[in-house]
Amino acid sequence: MRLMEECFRWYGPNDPVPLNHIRQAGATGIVSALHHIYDGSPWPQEAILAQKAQIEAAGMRWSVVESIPVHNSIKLATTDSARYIGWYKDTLRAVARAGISTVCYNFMPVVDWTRTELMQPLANGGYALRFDAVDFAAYDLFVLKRPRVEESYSERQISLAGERLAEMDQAKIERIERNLIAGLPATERQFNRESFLTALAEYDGVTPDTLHDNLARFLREIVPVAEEIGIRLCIHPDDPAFSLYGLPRIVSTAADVRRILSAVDSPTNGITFCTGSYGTRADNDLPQMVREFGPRIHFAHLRNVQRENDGSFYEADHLGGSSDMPAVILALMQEQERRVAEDRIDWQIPLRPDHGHLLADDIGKERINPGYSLIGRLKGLAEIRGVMHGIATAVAQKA
Ligand code: DNO
Repeated sequence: MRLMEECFRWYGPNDPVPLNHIRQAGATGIVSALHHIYDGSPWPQEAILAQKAQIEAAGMRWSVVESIPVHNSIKLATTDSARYIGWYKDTLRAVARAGISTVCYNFMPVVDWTRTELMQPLANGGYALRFDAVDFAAYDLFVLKRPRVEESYSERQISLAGERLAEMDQAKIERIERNLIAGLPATERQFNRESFLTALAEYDGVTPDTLHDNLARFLREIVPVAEEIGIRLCIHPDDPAFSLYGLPRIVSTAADVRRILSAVDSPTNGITFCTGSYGTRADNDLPQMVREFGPRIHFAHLRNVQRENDGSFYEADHLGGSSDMPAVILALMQEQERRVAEDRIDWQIPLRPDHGHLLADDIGKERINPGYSLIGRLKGLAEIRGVMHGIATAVAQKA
C-alpha cells in the first residue's frame, strides 16, 4: 500500500523552527502561507515564489497552502465581500502559477482554533494544549459578559462555572483571556475585550443556515476558478467542533460536511480531514467519515484529543486519546488505493502531524508557537510514519 505524503507546517521566515530541522524530522512537504498577509488582500506573486524558493533550497516542496484567510465580509456576505472575493481569486491564481495545487481555508467566524490552556502539564513532564469547557464558560459568562450569554448554557453549567470562577485568581483569568482572544498562531485577528465584543456583535442574528448560505455563495464564486487553474480547495473544520460564544459553526459534523460538499458538487470542493477537530465530538465516527468523504479529502491533519465528560479535552499523544488513529490512517491509505485504481493524479494525500506536545529541549525556549514546537511534532510524525509502514507491510504480507 502506498504511503501518504509527510508534511510539516512552517510559519515562514519568522518561524522559530527552521526548515533544516523540519527536514531532519523526515518531512518532504511543507505546509505554509504568507502569514504576514492575513487581511484579505491579494498575495503578491513574487512573495509566494520567494517563499517557495526557500522551501526548495532546503530540499522540500511546498505542498499545501494553509491558509488563505477568508475575510470577515465574505463570512457575513456584506457588500464589501465582492472586492475580497475578487482578491481571493487573485491569490488562488498566484498560488496556482507557483505550482501549488492544494489550498486549505476555514470559515469560522471571529475565532479560529481555541484553547484555554497552552501549557497543561502531562504526567511525563511535557506540556499539552487543553480546552477546559468549565473555564471557558466561566470566562464567557462572568468576565466577557457578552449580551444574552446565559442562553448558551444550562443552569448546571452556569452554576459549575460560577464555582470555578470563585477558585480562579486574577493571573489565571488574564491567562485564559489572552489564550482565548489575543490569538494563537495563525489566527487572523487579535482582540482586546472591547473589540472582541464588537466582533461578536456583528454575528448577532446570523444563524448556522445563514452562515452556510454565505459559504455556499463564496464556493459558487471560487470553485469554478479553482477548477480552471487546477487548485483543490479543502475547508478546515471548526476547532473545537461546537459553537463558542454563541457563534454559528457549520463545519463540525458529518452532516455539515455532506451539506457543504453538495452545495457545490465538484471534486475541487473538498475538505481538510482534521482528526483533532472532528475528534472533539464523540458522535463523529472518524474512520467512517474518511470512508464516506474519502474522494473529497485533499489534506489530513493528524492529531488526537482526549475527550473528558464535561466537553473539555486535551491534546493527547498522536496515537493516544479518544480517536483510533491507526484506523483513520488505514482508511486514508485505502482511499489512496481507490484513487490509484481510478487513475487519479492526485492519489497521494498530504498529511501533517498536527500540533505536538512541548517536550524535552523545547521546554523553556523563549520563542515557541504553541502546538508547533519541533520535538513534539517530530515525535508525532515518526509515530504516524510507523503506522503507515506497519499497515503497508502487513497488507503486503497478506497478499
Ligand atoms: C491550528 C490550525 C488552524 C488552521 C486553520 C485553517 O492549529 O489547524 O489554525 O490552520 O483553521 O484555516
